[in-house]
Amino acid sequence: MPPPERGQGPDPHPGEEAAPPAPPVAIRGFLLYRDFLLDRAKQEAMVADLRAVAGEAPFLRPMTAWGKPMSVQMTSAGRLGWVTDRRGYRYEPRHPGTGEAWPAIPDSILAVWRAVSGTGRLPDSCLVNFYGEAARMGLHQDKDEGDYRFPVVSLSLGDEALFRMGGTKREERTESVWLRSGDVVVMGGAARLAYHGIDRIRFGSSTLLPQGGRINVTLRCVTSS
Ligand code: MD3
Ligand code: FE
Repeated sequence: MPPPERGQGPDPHPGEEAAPPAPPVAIRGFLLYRDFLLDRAKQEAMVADLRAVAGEAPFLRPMTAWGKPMSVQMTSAGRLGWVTDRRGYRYEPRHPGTGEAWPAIPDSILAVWRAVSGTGRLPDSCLVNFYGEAARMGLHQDKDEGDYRFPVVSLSLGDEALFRMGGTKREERTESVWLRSGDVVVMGGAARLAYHGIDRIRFGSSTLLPQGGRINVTLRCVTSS
């Protein structure tokens, strides 16, 4: 019998002992679980689940507050999805293009939340971000949710991304780390309101998405009950 693999994440194969995920690395108050999803087939299954989400709720390029579309494309699953228009950023129960309720959060994604969030509560919202070659996300705080007691859990799939993390004030020193496919980040406590962003991706660094690019999934509790 080979030794159990580390970092294979939640949902072990039947009869197999769940290998405990490798302990996380703490960076500026957030927890980085490197290679939490080591299994390529699981990553592919998640991508398929997220493609199904995007089939029902097509990706959008949200407008920034200053009237330029974001370079990142977004859609959502769950009870509430993050949307933006001239009225600003907020969570809504329907896709602004189709008028339909957001699709359910895939079980493959919820399993990650159950494994690392440290709460019995389930997330209200699953934001799916797609980064093409030139996409980036400026330094920002996530402050559109009603409850900051619960962590935000993020999962990276596809190309590597340079993630920058600061403090709760924009002026504070930042630290950067390359996130790779299968990495999971948990932002709780003080880190929940820290400034963060994606400076760039290494387009083509992963073969998970045949056309290249990166998917980031964030799970959040939006309402306070
Ligand atoms: C730190 N997404 O969707 S995920 C976002 O890779 C967002 O697409 C980035 O920032 C991405 O809002 C970063 C990591 C992340 C997510 C939420 C956070 C870091 C966070 C909330 C608070 C602090
Ligand atoms: Fe964010």
